[in-house]
Amino acid sequence: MRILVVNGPNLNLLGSRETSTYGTATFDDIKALLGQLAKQLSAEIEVFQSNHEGALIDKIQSATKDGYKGILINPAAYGHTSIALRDALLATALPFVEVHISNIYAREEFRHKSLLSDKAAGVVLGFGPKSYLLGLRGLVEVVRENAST
Ligand code: CA2
Repeated sequence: MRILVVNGPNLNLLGSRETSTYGTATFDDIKALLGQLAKQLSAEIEVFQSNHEGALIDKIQSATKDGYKGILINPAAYGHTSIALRDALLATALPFVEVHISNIYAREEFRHKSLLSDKAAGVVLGFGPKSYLLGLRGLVEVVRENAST
């Protein structure tokens, strides 16, 4: 089973700044943890990050043709603003799980709104980098359930 992990803007900076909000794990650390878990779950992942809205959308648009069965996404700030990202996810019709490292509801009000959550198969937030791992477990279950029904 192939899962695409999509990461939005500034997540490449993880571990270098704002460590009180996002922790000290780097983006590469999270990638390594996800790779280990994927192996345990017998899933194959590709981890993609871009600071550009269009690049994220292009990647999501190709997901079905590239053989992915689900999308794990930390949209970063685009989750609060991008109708285009929402539309791209809906157009794939693949199940997606939204993750956030921080608890967006405990932060500034402009972060309380997600344009993706109501269409997500699940949302995991506030567990630090573990949000990704919990999200991957949930998504793999959803894809397996869908395949068996
Ligand atoms: O908590 C999350 O995972 C977020 O998606 C992270 C985004 C933020 O805009 C969302 O509201 C919540 C920020 C991405 C990371 O930004 C960094 C900026 C500086 C240093 C490290 C990371």
